Amino acid sequence: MNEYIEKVLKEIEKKDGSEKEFLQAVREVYTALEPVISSHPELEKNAILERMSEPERLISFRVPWVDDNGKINVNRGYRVQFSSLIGPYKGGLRFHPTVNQSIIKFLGFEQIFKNALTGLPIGGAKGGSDFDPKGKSDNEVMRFCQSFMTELYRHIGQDVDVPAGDIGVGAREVGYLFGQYKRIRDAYEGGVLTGKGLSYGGSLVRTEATGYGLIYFMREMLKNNGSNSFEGKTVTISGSGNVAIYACEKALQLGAKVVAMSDSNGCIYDKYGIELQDIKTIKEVKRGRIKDYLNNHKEAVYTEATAENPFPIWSIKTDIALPCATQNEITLEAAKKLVANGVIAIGEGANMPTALEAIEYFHSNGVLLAPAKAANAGGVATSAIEMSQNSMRFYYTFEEVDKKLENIMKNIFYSCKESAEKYGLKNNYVAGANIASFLKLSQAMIEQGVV
Ligand code: NDP
Ligand code: 2IT
Repeated sequence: MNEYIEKVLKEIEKKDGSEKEFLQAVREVYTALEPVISSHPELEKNAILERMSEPERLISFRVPWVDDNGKINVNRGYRVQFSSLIGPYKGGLRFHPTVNQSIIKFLGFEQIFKNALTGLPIGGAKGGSDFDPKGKSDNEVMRFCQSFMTELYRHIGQDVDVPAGDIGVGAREVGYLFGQYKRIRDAYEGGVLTGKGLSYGGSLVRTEATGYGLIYFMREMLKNNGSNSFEGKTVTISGSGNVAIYACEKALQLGAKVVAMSDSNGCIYDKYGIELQDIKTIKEVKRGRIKDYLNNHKEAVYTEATAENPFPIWSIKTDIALPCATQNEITLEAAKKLVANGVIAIGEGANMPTALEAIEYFHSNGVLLAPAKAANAGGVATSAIEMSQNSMRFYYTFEEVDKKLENIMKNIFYSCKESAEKYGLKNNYVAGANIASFLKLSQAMIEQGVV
């Protein structure tokens, strides 16, 4: 490995060794930069790698809230404002019991590069809490969100830092967060959050954007590799949240047969093809479990997730696998099963869903891999389009936003492809995405001086 990269990775390991997800994300990006770093000595002189992996600011705070039984609960809130190089800090909020500093830093680090790939003026950030919205009443979620925003508001703003959703944060949570921000600020600053409801400043297509964008990217990737897009392909999709549902919707529109989806309890397999409307009712309306699908589909099969096998979905035979749940869900073992079953392409809807060894295994077995920071960038890109509509005090139609999203995803695909090919790494879109975004960011860093 290049000496400079090795030195920086060692330093980060020494400082942040316990943050394993953060280290993994940095390692993936920096090792992919080998050919760039070797041919650009000015990068080391300007300490680009050291600066890129050190957040501009990391905030952690107490979030006290009262549950429906009158008991006082305390959670921890975070916001990592990683990089404002090319625009206001931008990135989602995750509410999930596993959230910790390492998870927030890995997500914030990824977001810098993803946002650069969109071609839009947005910096990188992420935040969230170890609060678990599952099983909480609407009023409990509202009180938590209000308490969270009562601290967060002082750090954000439409030209400063613009949060949005991620796992456990959807339209309901964004609504409560926005209401509290507006109340504290006593002003309508629409662009301070994205993923807002359509009645108070949200953008059409933002709900669908990450899933649709993933499929637009995949379509381009498949077409460029001699395959006829999604028509007639079997697809499995992990998760059944925002990203999974709209990836499924667009894949179905393009003629795919989606046979399996999941949640953290297990996965369903329907050999006749999953009926998406039923999943939407279970998940978006009833906030239920994926197992409930069997109530109306006796032919479907349910496999429980276990501690040893948390993602049984990857044992199912498929042409295309779309991990749309969480980080590290495709282990090397899962990758081996997918390859043995003849998978041709992986599309990362989730952030960092594929372990490093699994990525290598896919590449060495000729499986196409659409990397998260490129393939799921449609969500944040549409957030940026929401911000621009808020600034203009104007709305685009569904078709207008969808067309912009489609173009952005195509541009991202070609920028990954060209960057990979320029450095002799044909079909390695992981390297392509890392190189394309890094070159843009490092140029901005050098031009802005030592800040
Ligand atoms: P949601 O909360 O809407 O859905 C998450 C889904 O993944 C649920 O089905 C959930 O199951 C499952 N899941 C979450 N954590 C785990 C886990 N540890 N083990 C097993 N299953 C799990 O989130 P999103 O759909 O918004 O996010 C999914 C992924 O996509 C995340 O990695 C997120 O970072 C990424 N992403 C999201 C974007 C967005 O715009 N929303 C944009 C780009 C990326 P259960 O309900 O049982 O917990
Ligand atoms: O990971 C992501 O890109 C998101 N959760 C969306 C972020 C955003 O600001 O829309």
